Amino acid sequence: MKQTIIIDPVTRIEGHLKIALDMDTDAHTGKNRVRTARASGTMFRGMEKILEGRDAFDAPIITARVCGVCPVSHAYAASIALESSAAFTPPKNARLVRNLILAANFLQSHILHFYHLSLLDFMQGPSMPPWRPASKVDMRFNTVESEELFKHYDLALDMRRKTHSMGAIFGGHLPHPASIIPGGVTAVVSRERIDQYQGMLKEISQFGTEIYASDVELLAHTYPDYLQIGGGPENLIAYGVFVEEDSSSVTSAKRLFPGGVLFADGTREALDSSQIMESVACSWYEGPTGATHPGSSKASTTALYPKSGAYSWTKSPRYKTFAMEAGAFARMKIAGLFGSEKRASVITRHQARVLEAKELVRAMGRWLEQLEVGGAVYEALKLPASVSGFGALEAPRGALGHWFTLVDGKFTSYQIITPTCINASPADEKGLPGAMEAALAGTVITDSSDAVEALRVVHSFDPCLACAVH
Ligand code: NFE
Repeated sequence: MKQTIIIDPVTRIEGHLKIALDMDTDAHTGKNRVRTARASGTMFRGMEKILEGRDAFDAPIITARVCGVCPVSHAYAASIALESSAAFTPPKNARLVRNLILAANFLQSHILHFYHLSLLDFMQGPSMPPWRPASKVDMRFNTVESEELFKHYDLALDMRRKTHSMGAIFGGHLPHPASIIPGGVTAVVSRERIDQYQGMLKEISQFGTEIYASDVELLAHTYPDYLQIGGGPENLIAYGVFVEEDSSSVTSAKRLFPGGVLFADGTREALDSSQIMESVACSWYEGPTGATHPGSSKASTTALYPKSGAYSWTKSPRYKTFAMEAGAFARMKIAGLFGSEKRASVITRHQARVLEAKELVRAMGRWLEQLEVGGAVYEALKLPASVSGFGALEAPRGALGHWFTLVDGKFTSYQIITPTCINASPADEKGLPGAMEAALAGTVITDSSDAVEALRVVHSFDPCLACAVH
């Protein structure tokens, strides 16, 4: 028997996502299994259109508004895109301050992802809204564990507030940091600010290494089958992040988590940005039938709705012709911090974020020590009037790139590819599904009116559809 399950909207994410699951029922076991999945971004935003005709220096301020969860990455990507087109190296303090603002944002996002967006797929919260109605399927934590986890859910709200405050010490304010601009940062480095940041870092680091880490391990212990569920294409991509040396090229500088590509068959490659492509075959946009490089003159964001065969406002990024997974799991594998025994799954995506949080708090302490009190944080950036370029780094959810063309100081083209666009993309012109769609295939659904097993897979990617449709 065949049936389709529609989850629309998927909640506990950022933005607007619809998931359609075509199901097969096994004649012998009677189990309902996902045959194919379709992920639809159901909102159009057009931030790239807003950039057209704008002054180059507007880009970080405007693109930070793509999202309230990863605004630091957007302001940063826009800044390095412009800086690298002028072969500009920001002052050392600017590099370190940017690392510190971004790292605080990563911690904020990882805590949010586990406690507030994912955990309620595995446990029931208190018997009142907004925690009810709740899923009743396959809830395995006992009462004591649930109560303890919920205490941590509550504490995590406070920890997130602190990570925002930490980022705001150098970012000016958050979510949308004011201080990351082309040329450096506007935050003065003082002893008082370093001490303030350090004090908060100590508290967050304790929460991360003791509570967050052990809660994720409790999840892994209680739901070990989810180490085998939600794998996906296993082709991993990272652009690299957290610059460790002063350089005009962020994509070739030494970084805490390097960029690269790791395919399902174990082949590793250096990242070749010319191989990053986008298809709009199943997206409500005008465009060529084949995939287009975001820096090409053919790349555009022109809405076309309705459109035959299209089902999403998200485009379909591919590397060469492959569907890729981006995110902390990809970063940890590409950095060699996760060995070959770690395969992509619901649980390993959470474990990767814990590992990354631990690595980050160590690095944050080091960056604080490297800051020079009162040292330069900014130099005026002189841009060529007409130039093209791109900036690529990692957002919490994975690889993020901004591509632009500037003519007489104004953008004639601005293209953004976000990690959720990579992960939650619809099929491409060859019918190849996106990573999340592929990860959902094969998932067993116990109750078609309460498809929590599918939500566990979806939430493990931490999709942000606001970013994906930008
Ligand atoms: Ni809107 Fe974003 C995505 C992340 S891209 S949350 O996808 O992380 O900067």
